[in-house]
Amino acid sequence: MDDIKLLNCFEVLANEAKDLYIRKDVPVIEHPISPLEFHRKWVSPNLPVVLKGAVNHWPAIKKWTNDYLRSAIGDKVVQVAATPNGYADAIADGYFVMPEERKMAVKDFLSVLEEPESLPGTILYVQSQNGNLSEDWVDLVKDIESDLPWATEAFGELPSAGNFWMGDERAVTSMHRDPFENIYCVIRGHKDFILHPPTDLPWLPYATLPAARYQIVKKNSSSSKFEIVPLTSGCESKTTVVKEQLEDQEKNYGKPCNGSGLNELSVEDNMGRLNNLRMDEEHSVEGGNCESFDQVGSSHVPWICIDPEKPDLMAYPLYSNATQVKVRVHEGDVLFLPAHWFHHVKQSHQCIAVNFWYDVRFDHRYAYQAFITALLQNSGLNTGCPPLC
Ligand SMILES: O=C(O)CCC(=O)C(=O)O
Repeated sequence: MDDIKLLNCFEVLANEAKDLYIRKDVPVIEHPISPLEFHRKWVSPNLPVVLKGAVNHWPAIKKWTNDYLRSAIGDKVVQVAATPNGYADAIADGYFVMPEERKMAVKDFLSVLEEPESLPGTILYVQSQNGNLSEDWVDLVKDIESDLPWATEAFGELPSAGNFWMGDERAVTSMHRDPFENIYCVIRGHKDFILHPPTDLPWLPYATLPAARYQIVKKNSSSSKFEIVPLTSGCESKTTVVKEQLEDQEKNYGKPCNGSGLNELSVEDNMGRLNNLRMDEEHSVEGGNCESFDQVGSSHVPWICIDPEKPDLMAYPLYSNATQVKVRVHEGDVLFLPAHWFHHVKQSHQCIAVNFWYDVRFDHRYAYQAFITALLQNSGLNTGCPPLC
């Protein structure tokens, strides 16, 4: 079948989805939800929903002021992503660039958030997505719950990971998707999500770019400057860490999926996996004998290359077929972000959130999505899109 005919088929898919069940907004449920209602109306049809006030009862909602965080865990050293522009894990200058991972005391992190001009040229965001709620931020878990009981009952198991998010209003999580059912709880401030349903995959362009990392080259009281360091030109310590992290990844998430015949790093749609590739700051990029990165997989990462806030429709006209679903999630509210929905995220300054990832069911929906992905890869339509994880 030629690409034009295939394109018509994908239009049918997207239009049927829009006509039948995709809304332009995310419904807000005001009452406590039962596991059965949650599963029947939202999980099973793979639809997002906001559950108003669903974590209002958490002590954290009132307790987690900066003063409290300082007194409870001020000296604790945590991992913080640092970038010059707020974009961690995003495309810049022809690379897929990961943030500099900085270890800093919570009290120092809070001081920078309160006075961003004290660290000019650097934007900080706690966004490790590696289950940091049970590591760096574990002392705060007593102020929340370690899962949402109605969600755990609906999914039939405990979450596989919990993450803590806090940062600067300039920090942006670029468009991606995850193979997890996501229960996203806002504790302070608000979060703005731009979503796309999985059926929009044909309209979301991917570019496959060399992986790199921001690295600070000059740090003084008046300015900091970052450079982009390609991972392929890395060093032994880097490669060793990546190997270790790939092993961890396998332990945590199972074997990384391989693109059929594609020699790409198997981190494509999966920020959780991707973040297992991040290097800790103590693993400096200086020195060491270089070992080829390709021994653990190519250093190229496929990533969505359109900015949903300023889409370049001249370059990517097919994006006009896509359906943006925007939602602001307020303090005390929970967003259910179903598996494989694309999302782009921003927040109010010093917003705090916690999310729980529940494992996805590999059912007929997964099989259809894998089929659509394979069709796109094998046609000339969206060849860069990675295999489904
Ligand atoms: O809050 C964010 O910045 C990103 C959230 C996200 O990507 C996720 O929960 O999967």
